[in-house]
Amino acid sequence: MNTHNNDFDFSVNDSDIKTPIIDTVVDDDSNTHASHTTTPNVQPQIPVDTAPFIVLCGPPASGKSMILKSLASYLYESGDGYTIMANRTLLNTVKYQNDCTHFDKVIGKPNERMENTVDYLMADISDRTGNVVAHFLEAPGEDFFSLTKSDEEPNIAFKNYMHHVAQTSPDSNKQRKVIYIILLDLDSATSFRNNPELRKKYQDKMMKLYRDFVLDHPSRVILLYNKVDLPQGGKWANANSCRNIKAVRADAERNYKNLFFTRKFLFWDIEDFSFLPYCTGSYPDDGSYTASGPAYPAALWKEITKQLW
Ligand SMILES: Nc1nc2c(ncn2[C@@H]2O[C@H](COP(=O)(O)OP(=O)(O)OP(=O)(O)O)[C@@H](O)[C@H]2O)c(=O)[nH]1
Ligand SMILES: [Mg+2]
Repeated sequence: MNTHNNDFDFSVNDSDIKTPIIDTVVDDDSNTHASHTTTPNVQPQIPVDTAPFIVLCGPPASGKSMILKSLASYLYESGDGYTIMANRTLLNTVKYQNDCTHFDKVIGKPNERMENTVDYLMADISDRTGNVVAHFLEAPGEDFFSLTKSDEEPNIAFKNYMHHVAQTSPDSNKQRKVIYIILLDLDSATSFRNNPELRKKYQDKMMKLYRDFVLDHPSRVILLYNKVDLPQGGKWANANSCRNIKAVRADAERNYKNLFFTRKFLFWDIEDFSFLPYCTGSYPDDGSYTASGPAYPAALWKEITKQLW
């Protein structure tokens, strides 16, 4: 069955509406898509189908786009039959169509980074026969944790589209399987090691995500300690491998204790998440970029497939 269909949810939620972006140049490849409509859909149109979703959750600049790009390039190169491609139906804004074009071009170029700040990006993972086996979603960091309204966090509600992601169609109670990848980066300029107050709020917001969309849902959480090349000046991990996973995990657990949730099963406490380190590459000061080795995307992909199928 091809799960990639053209029925979409057109319900509008005020909090989802953004100002259309009209000043972006459209290149040739995406022009056909953008010019067919005159009224941009500026709220995400979640496909009405049964394909699982993988959602990257993290604050602004936490590394979501580069993780999606790194995994896509790995799938492109590893040749195990899966392909990944932007799904242009999420939004018909000019910016979105341009970001899709750029994403599709950059997948095959491992040492190129995503050029723009991507707001939304939905990419479909297809198997050998062309069936869409999962949708991958990146959304703006502000949708998960607002730095500009941090006073109001963690009480800002998740946007309406997140509810549509969690169910197979807006008017059905059938829940969709979703893997939420929660980013735990602690040491980049935008992250929270040295700001316990924001760190606690982010943790509480992710607990809210767990309560709203994971508990009592057929969904899973991957705690991803990304930018793992940064802590301890690279002592624990570099762009090719993680040498001290024990120390990495202990560091994450110390700082985001409540996210390492367990549930009781008979006499045991069972971990209700998976934990992985991740690095997308090296980012020297001269602005260049070299992709990380395959160990990180290979492990993430393995975990995703284990959770999904
Ligand atoms: N050291 C290191 N830096 C990283 C890594 N991944 C990303 N970065 C840095 O983090 C920056 C932001 O990454 P993005 O992937 O654009 O982050 P994002 O979460 O998509 O950001 P927004 O979409 O703007 O919210 C990059 O430009 C890099 O400078 C990593 O594995 N290691
Ligand atoms: Mg991004």
